[in-house]
Amino acid sequence: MTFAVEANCDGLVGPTHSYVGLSPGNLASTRNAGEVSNPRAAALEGLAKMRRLSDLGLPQFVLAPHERPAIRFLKSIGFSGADETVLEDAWKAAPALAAAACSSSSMWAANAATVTPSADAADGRVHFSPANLLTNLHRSLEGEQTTRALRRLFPDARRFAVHDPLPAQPHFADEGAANHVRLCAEHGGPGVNLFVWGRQAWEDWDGAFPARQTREAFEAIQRRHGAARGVFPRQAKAAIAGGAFHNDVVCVGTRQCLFFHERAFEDRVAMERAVRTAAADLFEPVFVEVSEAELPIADLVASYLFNSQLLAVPGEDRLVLLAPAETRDNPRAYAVAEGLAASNGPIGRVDYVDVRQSMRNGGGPACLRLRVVLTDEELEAVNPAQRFSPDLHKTLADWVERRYRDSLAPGDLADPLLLTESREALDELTRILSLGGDFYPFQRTA
Ligand code: SUG
Repeated sequence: MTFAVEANCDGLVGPTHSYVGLSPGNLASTRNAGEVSNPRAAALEGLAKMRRLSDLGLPQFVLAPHERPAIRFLKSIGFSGADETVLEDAWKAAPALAAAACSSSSMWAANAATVTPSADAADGRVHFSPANLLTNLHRSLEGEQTTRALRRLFPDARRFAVHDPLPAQPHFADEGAANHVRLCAEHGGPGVNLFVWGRQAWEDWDGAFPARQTREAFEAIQRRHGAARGVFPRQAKAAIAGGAFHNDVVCVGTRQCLFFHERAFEDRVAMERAVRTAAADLFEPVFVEVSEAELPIADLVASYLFNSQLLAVPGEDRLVLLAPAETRDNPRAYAVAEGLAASNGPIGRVDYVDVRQSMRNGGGPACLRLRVVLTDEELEAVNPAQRFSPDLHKTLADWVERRYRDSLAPGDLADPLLLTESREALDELTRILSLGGDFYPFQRTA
């Protein structure tokens, strides 16, 4: 077995981070619509979380925010003229479309792609399928830029295969790694891949909230990645109805440990059986289940206990759960979290991290990162300028302090100055992260 580590690639929060209520079924997004955001604080929180991970000795990378407002999108739907005019006209004629063009949602990198490590891929490369995110308009604008971003971060085609997103059809609705869990004995060894889906392509979906992932999307991804040992459990309809719009709101797993809520899977017994069968001869899975009685789904969604990062930390023999501060604030979730650490189970320690700006849009610590298992040689082949370090932290924090506003009401998104500020900020960022002078659409048309 080749040694490998689990790297985290976090999405940096963009200058237009805002609360507009764009995601039905994401209760925090709906509840906080209209609130004033603080993009500067949001970006600094994200950087501080990256620092926590990198200080633990885990490889950490930074993914740049996407260009917003997405003028190219607004032009594609018929707004024309100078970029400022496009923005102004869109806000007048179609504010819902203009708002979608301003979201900073690429920060939730768990939705960037589904990843298959080389140990599980038939051709021995690391495979990425950027998500098409087509259930929500604002998120459907991400796939193309995410593909470009992943090709910059993982440029060596002999080691990395960055596919195009799946066809943009509801049949292939795909939200990336937020619905994928990989279990294994060691990161570098063979794994079992749980591809958790919410609906089937030809099924009549009758849920109150959308099911964002189809089974067919994950089957296609497994095929194109040549991914071994796939199991396909169905996400519980009750979980989606309760506000768990991605499986990572009710479940997280690392190494042998699958930590999940009683209501996460439609058929928990079948899920456990399938995982055990796929893991036979490789490892013994450990299922850590939290009951509805211990943590009702409403407390789960408020606390985001399961949207924690579950980490194998160098030098620690048990896993570390990095939970959002909201878990500490919720008495029931806190009791569950502390109970885990006090037990003899696989989780030895719980830490808390403040990502409140992101949480108000329904994105916890686990949403902000894309996990990529990499061997030493693969790690060497990643764009070094995007590798997080104390120096890069300082540079990026300074960049955020200079470039980001500390207050943004939804109405401010129409401000043409925000367009200029964002572009100037992102242009500078392409130099900091060595992304090239053609990374963003505005740089290509200038
Ligand atoms: O897709 N929120 C994101 C949150 C994504 C969380 N990711 C994971 N669970 N992995 C979403 O619903 C809200 C944007 C707004 O309302 O303005 C938003 O897109």
